[in-house]
Amino acid sequence: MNPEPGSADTPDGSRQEPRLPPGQVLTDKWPVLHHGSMPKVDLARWDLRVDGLVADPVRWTWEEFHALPRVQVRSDIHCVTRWSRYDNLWEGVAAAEALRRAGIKPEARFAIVHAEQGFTANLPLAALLEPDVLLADTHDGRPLAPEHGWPLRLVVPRRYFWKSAKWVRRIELATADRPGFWEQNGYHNDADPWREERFSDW
Ligand SMILES: Nc1nc2c(c(=O)[nH]1)N[C@H]1C(S)=C(S)[C@@H](COP(=O)(O)O)O[C@H]1N2
Ligand SMILES: [Mo]
Repeated sequence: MNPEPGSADTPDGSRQEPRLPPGQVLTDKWPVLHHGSMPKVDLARWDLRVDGLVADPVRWTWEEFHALPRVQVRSDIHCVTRWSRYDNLWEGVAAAEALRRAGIKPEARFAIVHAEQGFTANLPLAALLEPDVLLADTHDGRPLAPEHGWPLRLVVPRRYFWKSAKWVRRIELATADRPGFWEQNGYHNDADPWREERFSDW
């Protein structure tokens, strides 16, 4: 534990001061949090789809997905349950790269990210296109652990971690926003940790 606020270089080169968002506590551990049971995933049957408001809906097998250009991003995790974990090294495919290959239609404004067992998370399309948003399969140089989303999870560093869907299988683009699982269960639709958008006010 090192509770000293440091500084982070954001991907656009600007500096975020302080580095720890309000109401968060720094930890070195990586807690496991999700609703329901952990899915059993068979890689031979696994696929990732991008559909909805795209020109060419795509479906990648695990092998095909691994042939896409890969990037590494170092980013901080901020969980709404108040823990933050700095300097996570993620590797995978930029969400923007995956979406670009499907051809984003101009009328697309929102994304619904679908995971195993019906879990969903919603984001503005623009948030998903940020260069630090990854479809990640490795963390700190190792394959993702099953409980952290293996084989593939979304990582959205600028939102609370519940938007970072584990065991992701499909990204659907739409004109209208559609609240996801946690967003329907009391969490804030926008989830910006710097504004402490933790819970919705209804
Ligand atoms: N598929 C799925 N992904 C999910 C969740 C879930 O319930 N199902 N919970 C979210 C929540 S609330 C958090 S805090 C993070 C936790 O990720 P971790 O277990 O890797 O720390 O996963 C997010 N992704
Ligand atoms: Mo969470």
